[in-house]
Amino acid sequence: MNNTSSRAFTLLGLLITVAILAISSTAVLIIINPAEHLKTTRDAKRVIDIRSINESLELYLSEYGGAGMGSPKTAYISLPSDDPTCAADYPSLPSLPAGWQYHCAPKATYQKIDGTGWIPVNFQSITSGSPLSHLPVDPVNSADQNLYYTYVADSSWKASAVFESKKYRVIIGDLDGDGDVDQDDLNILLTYRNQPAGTCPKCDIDGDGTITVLDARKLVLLCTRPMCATE
Ligand SMILES: [Ca+2]
Ligand SMILES: [Ca+2]
Ligand SMILES: [Ca+2]
Repeated sequence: MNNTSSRAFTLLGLLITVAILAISSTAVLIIINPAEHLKTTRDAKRVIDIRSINESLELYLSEYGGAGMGSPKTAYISLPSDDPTCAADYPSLPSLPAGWQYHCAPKATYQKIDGTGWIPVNFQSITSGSPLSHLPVDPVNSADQNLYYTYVADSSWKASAVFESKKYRVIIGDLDGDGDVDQDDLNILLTYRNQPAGTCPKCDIDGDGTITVLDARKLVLLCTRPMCATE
């Protein structure tokens, strides 16, 4: 073996070693916390699903202007049930505000895009064609774990998901990021009072672009302990 080829061989060996190390360190990370890794993977799917649902809703809305988007004061959920009120299959869903009700689509049609699915919008009637071939559902889709998608068509329409990984879970109102909402978070918000949302994006809880006393009031309602007590 001459010098050049032995150097090339050494370099190749080094590259292979680096590659193996890179692969095994990723593998180690996954092995260390496989549950959290799976949660993050599922959350990534949720983000993609909810984005594609909302984009499809936008397309439908631009053509039909709010007609056929569903009934007000109804939480349409991605759990299938032949009981439209969901109660027969899921008796322990979290209680809704007064006057609101859940709606479930039948097991046979809950992923259909023709208006019989869990979102009661007929995406097939979009002139340019439906961007969705079927309605996505939560990767877990379980009432017991509180993991399912929700669609609400009240004053505005909105599909949402519940996240389960540390990476995606952000508690609204937790401005100091310590996992709760309390007086400390309120004090932070008040220092930004009457300033544009850009100065503290998480402080603009109602999303109207300005941090006001209304955001403070909303934060108080989100407090994790009575009287916004700190711990
Ligand atoms: Ca906090
Ligand atoms: Ca705290
Ligand atoms: Ca605001």
